[in-house]
Amino acid sequence: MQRVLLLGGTTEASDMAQALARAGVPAVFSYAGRTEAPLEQPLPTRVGGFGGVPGLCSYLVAERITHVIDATHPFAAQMSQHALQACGELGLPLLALERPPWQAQSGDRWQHVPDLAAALAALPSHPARVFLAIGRQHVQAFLDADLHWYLLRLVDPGFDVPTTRGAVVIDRGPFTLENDLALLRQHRISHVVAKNAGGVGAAAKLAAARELGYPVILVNRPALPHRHTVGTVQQAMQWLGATAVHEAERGV
Ligand code: 3Y8
Ligand code: NAP
Repeated sequence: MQRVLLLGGTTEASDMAQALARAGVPAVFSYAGRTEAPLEQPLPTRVGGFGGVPGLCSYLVAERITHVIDATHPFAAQMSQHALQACGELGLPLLALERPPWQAQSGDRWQHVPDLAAALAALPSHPARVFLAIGRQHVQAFLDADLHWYLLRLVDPGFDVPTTRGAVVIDRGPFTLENDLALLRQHRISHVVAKNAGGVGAAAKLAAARELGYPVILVNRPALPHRHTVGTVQQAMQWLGATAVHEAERGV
């Protein structure tokens, strides 16, 4: 009997949860608990860390998980590493459901940088008004660079900046081009800093920057060891079906 642990926190994870629920596949959705009120899911949901690899292994055994689908954000590298290690130790099938990185189109003024520190270094030597769409976990280093003014977009309130240093917008994606065009214009933004998350949920700011001719500093996603990876929910459901047949053959 299959029992899936779905590591979530992205649009694809939410779509995957819908497909598993519709197919009646026993599954648990997992959030880290980074936001105050994460999106409701159509599956039993757990919230919070597992307690490192040992904690994850204990959870997988105690909950009799038979398959792990890692649909976390491409920048959630530690969770992905832990899933890889735990599934390796327990011999559990692991699948990554991951969207491809964004690719520049004509009209894009993108500068690719390896990490957030390089993104900060890539900002101009003259004062700029920067849309810092990287969430709350890594903004302090930018705010400490007091040459620039920052627009922060966060999921939850509670992180404030002096108006001389920036402004905070509270919003949970997925975002629209109309919304992000208005945001960039309203705050007289000159630069966008973003993670190369891929997917549709956060792409609007890139399209808005293209339309307005603004430069984008785009942070490459962290490298991860090889994992079996698919790009669509349908492929993930096929994988589940295939591995279930495989197990039946093995008399699991
Ligand atoms: C807690 C679950 C869905 C999933 C929606 C996607 C789209 C909107 C784009 C911008 C960029 C950012 C941020 C972002 C996006 C989707 C997706 C995606 C970027 C939620 C969610 C959780 C989180 C955690 C949060 C981080 C932050 C990052 C904001 C829910 C809404 C900037 C990443 O306040 C904090 O501490 C926020 C932390 C990790 C990055 C950071 O370092 O601060 N996501 N985002 C998940 C958990 O607890 O396990 O609250 O409902 C999920 C989504 N975030 O089903 O519709 O699929 O990518 N999330 C980035 O890409 O740069 C916003 O504003 O343009
Ligand atoms: P991370 O740095 O890779 O992981 C840090 C720790 O958080 C993990 O070791 C684990 O704690 C816990 N964790 C992470 N994801 C979890 C999940 N889905 N379920 C249970 N525990 C989880 O993670 P992150 O970058 O902070 O991302 C946290 C969550 O936000 C993920 O669900 C991710 O998909 C979502 N998200 C992140 C970003 C981003 O930019 N990083 C963007 C959008 C959404 P233990 O070690 O205690 O097990």
